[in-house]
This record gives sequence, C-alpha cells and structure tokens, in this order.
Amino acid sequence: MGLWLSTLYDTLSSAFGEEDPSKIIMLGLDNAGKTTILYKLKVNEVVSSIPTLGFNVETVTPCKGVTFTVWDVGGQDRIRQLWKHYYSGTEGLVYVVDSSDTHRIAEAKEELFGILNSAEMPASCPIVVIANKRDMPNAMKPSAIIDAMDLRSLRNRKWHIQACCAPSGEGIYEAVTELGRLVKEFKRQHT
Ligand code: G3D
Ligand code: MG
Repeated sequence: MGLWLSTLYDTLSSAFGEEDPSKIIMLGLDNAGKTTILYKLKVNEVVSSIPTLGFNVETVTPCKGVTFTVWDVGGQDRIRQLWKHYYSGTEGLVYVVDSSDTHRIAEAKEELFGILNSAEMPASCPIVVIANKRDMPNAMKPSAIIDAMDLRSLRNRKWHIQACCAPSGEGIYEAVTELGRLVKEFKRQHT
C-alpha cells in the first residue's frame, strides 16, 4: 500500500470506526467522476459491479466501517423506480458534481432534489457534495455551485461541499473526513 492509500485507509477507519458499519450512497450524473472516486477509495478491495438489474450498481467496502454503493442518476426513466430500493437505511449521501459542466448543473440540481424527495430516502441524512474536476480551467467554485444548485434551501439536513480532483485524489481526504463526522452525528441522533 502506498503512502496515499495507507493514509486514506487510516482516514476512512477513523472517520467511520469498525462497529456499526455505515451505509453510504454515492450518486451523481454520468461522467461526474464517481467511478474514478470509487477506485481511489477501494484501498485494498476490488470494486464489484452488479449490472443485473438493468442499471449498473458499484459497491466498495474500503474498510470494515463503511460501504459505498454507487450508480448514475439522470435519464433512464424506465429504471428510476428501482433506485428507491437502495435508499432505505442510507446514513450518508455523497453527491458528485462535475464542476466544469455548467450546461448540466441545473440537471444535477434537479436530480439531487428528486432523490431527496423520495419517500425511501431517510429524512435528515447528511450530504457531502463533491465539486469534482476542480482542475479544469472552467471549473465553478464551490460557492457558485452552492448558488446554482440552491443548496442553502436544503432544510433539516446537514450538508457540506468539497472541491476535489478525483484522479489526483486532491480533496478526497477532506470529503471523507467531513462525511464521517456528519454520518456519526446523524447516527447519534437516530439510534
Ligand atoms: P462517472 O462514474 O460518474 O460516470 P467517471 O464518471 O469516474 O467514469 O469519470 C468520467 C470522466 O471524467 C473520465 O474520463 C475521468 O477520467 C474524468 N474525471 C474524473 N474526475 C476528474 C477530475 O477531477 N478531473 C478531470 N480533469 N477529469 C476527471 P474518461 O476520459 O476516462 O471518460
Ligand atoms: Mg461510473
């Protein structure tokens, strides 16, 4: 394990702890960078891909304390009703946005609010928005994404935004650390 990975493992382990594993879902439009992030997080386990349901669900358990389940949102009206089966029991949502894709930011916002309005999505589960592709010259700053996606209108939920560059891993520690903090707080209030 390289230094980056062993530090990430430590970051994940201390953010989530081994008892009472946390269930995280990571969603976003296609091309946002979710799979790239997942491969960064896999640390010492392969990513499993389950395409049997008509949509591709990836999962990774990078350490004992946490599992990430990932799929693309947007389009595909036919399979939308399947998503809800994965929402229940969610203790944290990571929502990945391509911050260089100004054309699709409104769509990213609509999909996020659609997910949060689903009856199966736990009411106050926290959100970490990853403003990915920060390395792109035209990338929107997190403050511009907060405005464009109207994140301040989120009620009864803790949220945090973190700029990242998935291929280099920049911002990933910070996102994971904040996610762990918010998820712990959520669990304390709901157990
Ligand atoms: P998805 O799983 O959300 O659909 P992917 O997205 O992880 O497959 O990423 C989509 C493309 O964006 C990939 O390019 C990937 O390398 C690129 N990408 C992901 N994160 C970043 C980032 O932070 N910065 C930049 N510049 N590119 C990123 P390809 O060309 O392989 O399709
Ligand atoms: Mg993908």
